[in-house]
Amino acid sequence: MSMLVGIIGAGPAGLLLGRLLHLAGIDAVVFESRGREHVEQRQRAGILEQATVDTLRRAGAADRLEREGLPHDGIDLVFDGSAHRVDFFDTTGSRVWIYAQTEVVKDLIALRIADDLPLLFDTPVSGVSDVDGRPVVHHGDRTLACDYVVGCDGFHGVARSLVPGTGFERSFPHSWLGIMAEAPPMHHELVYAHSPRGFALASMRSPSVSRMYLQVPNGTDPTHWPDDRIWAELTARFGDHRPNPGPITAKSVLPMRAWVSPTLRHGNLFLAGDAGHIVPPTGAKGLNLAAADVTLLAAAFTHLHDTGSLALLDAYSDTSLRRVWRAEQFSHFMTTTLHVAPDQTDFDTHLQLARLRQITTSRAAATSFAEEYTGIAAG
Ligand code: RFL
Ligand code: PHB
Repeated sequence: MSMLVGIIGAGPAGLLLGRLLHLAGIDAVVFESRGREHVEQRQRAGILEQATVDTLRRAGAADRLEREGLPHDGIDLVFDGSAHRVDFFDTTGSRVWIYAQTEVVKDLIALRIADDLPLLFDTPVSGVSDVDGRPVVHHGDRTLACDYVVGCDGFHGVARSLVPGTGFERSFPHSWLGIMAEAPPMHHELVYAHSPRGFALASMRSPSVSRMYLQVPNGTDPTHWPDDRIWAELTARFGDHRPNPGPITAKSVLPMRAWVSPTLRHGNLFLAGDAGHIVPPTGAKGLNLAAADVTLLAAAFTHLHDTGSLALLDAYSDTSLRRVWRAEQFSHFMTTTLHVAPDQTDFDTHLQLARLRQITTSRAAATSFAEEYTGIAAG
């Protein structure tokens, strides 16, 4: 059967969905409000779970990832001033990869352009009508009628507002000051630090580029954080580990929020990725949830295309939301265990430290932590 899917948004969710549908012989048009350069340069996530890497491999979109991605078998947790390693591979047989979201997006855009498939930059979608029948995508003064529309337009897009219900929300009393630095990573794996001065995270983008984050109060102005202050604060929070200062090339403050849509479907309009749910970044789940959503959706559209059965499409919202809530739970746990709340008591701090000691001394607790961090397979 012939089918046309309208995809709103060319972030990782929309681009990967377009690629998977193309491989299944299903036509799609991708609408993106911003220009190519903006979409390719936007700094965001850096960690890919095993299942995300597997999907990119199946999609034929992993050539550069195989060459440049950095596999990581564990992380360090710093607390009480000392580093403690959690080994993912030893406990679960799974690992994660460092490969920036910017690079995933560049690779998928290059493939779509090489295949000469419709990818409309600078084309904001203003709405979708007739969602109960053949949904119509509105852009500028033009329209496109589709069989299905998928909103992959992120938290600030239009699609999620078209789905009834207000969703479930949690805000957090902290933000992250994120920097990119021309400096070798502090350590060969990621380091998550609990300290009385607040949370800190040392990540990386390559063997010569560091990506680091500091917990700061909501509303922080990044201009109040000159480079020297940032390096001094990072040094104070990482205990045994010593950051390698270098030129800071980007500095920004990221607020933290969790939100989950009550459903990922309204008629023939579906939501995927940040359009349907966001997590605080502490668990590194946002990009991976987006990839998991579109893996499920592509399988559901393929099943419909090949067999005429709506069964997988009908199951999509419930199946995806089960995984989303599990990731919300982990991201909430990571955020509340590692950050210092403005009203935190000594009792709260002792509970955090007890939990961190449990993860780093009990193999059962470490295994459970590693399972959540490296992700559960799609389905
Ligand atoms: P995206 O990447 O937001 O892509 C949505 C795309 O839709 C476009 N768009 C529209 N297009 C057409 N018409 C409209 N009306 C449109 N409205 C919007 C946008 O321009 C954009 O290109 O969503 P997607 O694909 O679901 O991917 C999700 C991930 O981007 C996201 O979960 C993660 O990046 C979250 N996240 C992070 N996750 C981590 O694991 N680690 C991080 O360090 C991390 N940092 C971040 C982040 C998210 C951020 N945002 C969304 C504010 C840092 C930031 C700043
Ligand atoms: C990142 O590299 O940007 C990153 C890594 C791990 C996280 C969050 C962000 O938990």
